Amino acid sequence: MKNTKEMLSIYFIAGTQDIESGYLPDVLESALRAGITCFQYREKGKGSLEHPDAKKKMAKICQQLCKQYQVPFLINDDIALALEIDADGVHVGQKDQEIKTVLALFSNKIVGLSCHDEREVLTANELAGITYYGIGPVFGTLSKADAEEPIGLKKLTELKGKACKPVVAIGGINSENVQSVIGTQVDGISVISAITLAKDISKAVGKLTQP
Ligand code: 3NM
Repeated sequence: MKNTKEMLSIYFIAGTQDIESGYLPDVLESALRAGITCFQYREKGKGSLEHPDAKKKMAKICQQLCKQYQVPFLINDDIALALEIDADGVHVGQKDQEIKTVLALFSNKIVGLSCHDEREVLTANELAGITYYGIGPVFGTLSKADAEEPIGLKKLTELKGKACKPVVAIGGINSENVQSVIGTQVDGISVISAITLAKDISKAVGKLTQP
C-alpha cells in the first residue's frame, strides 16, 4: 500500500452481523478480488458474534485473506484482539477507548478515529499519530443502530477542510451517491451495506470506483 489516501479509496467494513445469508470470509474474498483497498473487521451490534474465541477465529480468517491480497486489516474498537493477533491497526470511535491510550499502544500502526463534528476534528488535529479520520454519517444508515444524525455533503466538505489528516467518508454511501461524496474532495469512501447487501459484489465494488 503506497499511502493513506490510496488505502482509504475503497474501504470495506463488516462483521458477521452485516451478512444476511452466507459467510463473511466469502463476502470479504469477493470484495478483495474486486479491489477493495482496506478492510475493517467490525463485530458489533445485534447479531454479532459474542464469544471471544469465535470472534478471534473469524478475525484471523479475515486477516489471512487480507494478507493474501496485501490489503490492510484493521479491527474496530477491540484493542486487545488487535494487539493479540497483530492487526495492521485499529479504528476507534469517540466513545470507545481513550484515543491517547490507543495511540500509545499502536505507535507504528494504523489508527483511525471517528469524528462527527468540528469540535471532534479540531481536538483530533492536536494529536500526533492518528492516521485518518472517519467522518459521517454522511447520509442515513441502517448499518449502525446508534449512528448520529446525517451531516450531509456540505458539512462533510467543511469538516474535510478543517481536518489535518486524510478523511474517509462513511454512512449511507452507495453506487447512486458515491460520486457526490468523492466530489467533496475526501480521500476515500467507506461502506458496509453497499457491499454486504450486493447481489454481485464485483459489480458493486466497480460502481464505487467508476463514475
Ligand atoms: N459508522 P453503511 S456510520 C460503522 O457515522 C458506521 O461513524 C458510522 O454503514 C459513523 O455503509 C456507520 O451500510 C455505518 O451505511 C455505515
